[in-house]
Amino acid sequence: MVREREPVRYDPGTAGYGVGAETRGLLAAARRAFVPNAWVRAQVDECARRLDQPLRVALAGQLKAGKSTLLNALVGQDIAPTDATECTRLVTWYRNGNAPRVTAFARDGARADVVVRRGRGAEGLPGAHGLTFDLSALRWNAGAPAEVEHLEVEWPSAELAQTTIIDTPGISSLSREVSARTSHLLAPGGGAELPNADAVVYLLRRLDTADVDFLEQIGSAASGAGAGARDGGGVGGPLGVIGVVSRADEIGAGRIDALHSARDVAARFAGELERTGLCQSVIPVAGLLAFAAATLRQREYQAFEVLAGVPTDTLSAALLSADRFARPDLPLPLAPELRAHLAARFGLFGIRLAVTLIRLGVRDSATLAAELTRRSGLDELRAVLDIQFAQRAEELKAHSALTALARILIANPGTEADNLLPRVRTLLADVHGFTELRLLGHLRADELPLPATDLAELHRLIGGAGVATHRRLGLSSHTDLATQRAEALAAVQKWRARARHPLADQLTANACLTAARSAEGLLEILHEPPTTPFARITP
Ligand SMILES: Nc1nc2c(ncn2[C@@H]2O[C@H](COP(=O)(O)OP(=O)(O)OP(=O)(O)O)[C@@H](O)[C@H]2O)c(=O)[nH]1
Ligand SMILES: [Mg+2]
Repeated sequence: MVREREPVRYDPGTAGYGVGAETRGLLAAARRAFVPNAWVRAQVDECARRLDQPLRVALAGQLKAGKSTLLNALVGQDIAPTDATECTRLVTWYRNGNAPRVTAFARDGARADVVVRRGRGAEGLPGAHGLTFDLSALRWNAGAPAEVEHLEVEWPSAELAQTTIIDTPGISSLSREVSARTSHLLAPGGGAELPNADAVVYLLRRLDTADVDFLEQIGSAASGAGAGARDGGGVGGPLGVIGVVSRADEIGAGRIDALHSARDVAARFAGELERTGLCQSVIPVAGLLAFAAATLRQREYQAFEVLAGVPTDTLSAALLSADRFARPDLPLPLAPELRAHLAARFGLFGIRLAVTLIRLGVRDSATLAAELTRRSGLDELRAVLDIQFAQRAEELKAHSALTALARILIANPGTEADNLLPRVRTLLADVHGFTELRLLGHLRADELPLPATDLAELHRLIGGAGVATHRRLGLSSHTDLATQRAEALAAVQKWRARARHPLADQLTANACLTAARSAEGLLEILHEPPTTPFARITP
């Protein structure tokens, strides 16, 4: 026991390389300081455990924005309910597990197994609304029935092994209580509450004040992590936020060029959103089509082949609305139930696109599935998720852990752990990876007075196209080390000079300095392969 009462000492020099290692060191020191207080110690332990778990990405947005459908598309299985049952009003965690299992949790930690029902579609095909979680007959482990606080779904999935996905109830002006559950998860208020998500995918169908307010709430919580910690408030929101223009196929009223229209709309959104500095990227995605493509059945492919043989005018007239397309009196060589099924699974745009692709020469279901996925925007979203979140997972998790630790320290003053707080704040303010992420979010918003090619180079250097050295330098992956070193050195010199330019305003000078430090980080890596991804602490 004497060992546990050792004075709290923390030496950054012994913590190993990278912000993850240093965060672990700080958490271990905090744990020793809080040995007499089991409740606080458990909170610190929870922060430490999270560093070893998959990154937590929350899907958020307004009611019916398409969050659960996008989750199903990302996982490639229909696990998230998309019909309007009670369970869509609860925060639901989707984690990798050995066997499918759904558990309801009450606020006090009591738990109950949840019965899962699977809907059926036409002719034995999968239903359009995924699973349903039946909350009507829960048997709680702790006796008395309790109110469900959140659900946890364990499901075998390679995708979930990498990332835990949190599906949130839609933000809505009609239900303050349900919206509060989402706010609470992503941008907790004061007190010792721990933020729950490391990164957010925010779905929008159009930009209105509810979205802006919510994104601002998340943004101020995240940027408050460094500065706000000083006054004890606003500590802890996720650092990574990606915007998705969802249900993109519906924009442009289901025309064949719907995704192009959606891209235009998304580009406008992107401009508006990026000016607010709240999202790092905005991408149009047709989640319904992406999910249907990921789970395309041979039977469905054959149905599209049949439709491809129908005269264009007849088919266009039938596809004016989903109700019309399923009418039994239409002269189409497919059963009405199968037509209704296709409309529910693929949407009208998806049907038009699939038929057009077959007419253009697609000959098998695998090719059709790949092409539909590409055109749904899901591949692009995956690439951005990889660059912004997966490659930055260690930094995003460390940021969550540090903001949580700052919160714990502020809420429980008067122990030796107080001497850890300055170091936690310094890390939050100075870890170069965090600075890069903040700059990526603000780059367009700040409208730096630099030529477009320089802005593109700056964006790339700070990791906007991926964190690998060659990506930051804009070189091919085969480029030899000597060339990469020379390029990195040139970048250091160029961006240092830019930062010192007498006419540069403060914002521009800081951005140029950040780029120069990113390039210096590359030089270090290129001389000595690092043990962890690039996460240097700058003086
Ligand atoms: N056409 C089209 N419909 C979609 C798309 N994504 C979702 N939908 C439909 O929109 C409705 C709502 O989708 P959900 O995925 O349940 O949306 P949500 O945001 O999870 O809804 P809540 O959890 O109730 O707020 C469902 O009927 C979906 O089939 C899409 O990309 N295209
Ligand atoms: Mg939902």
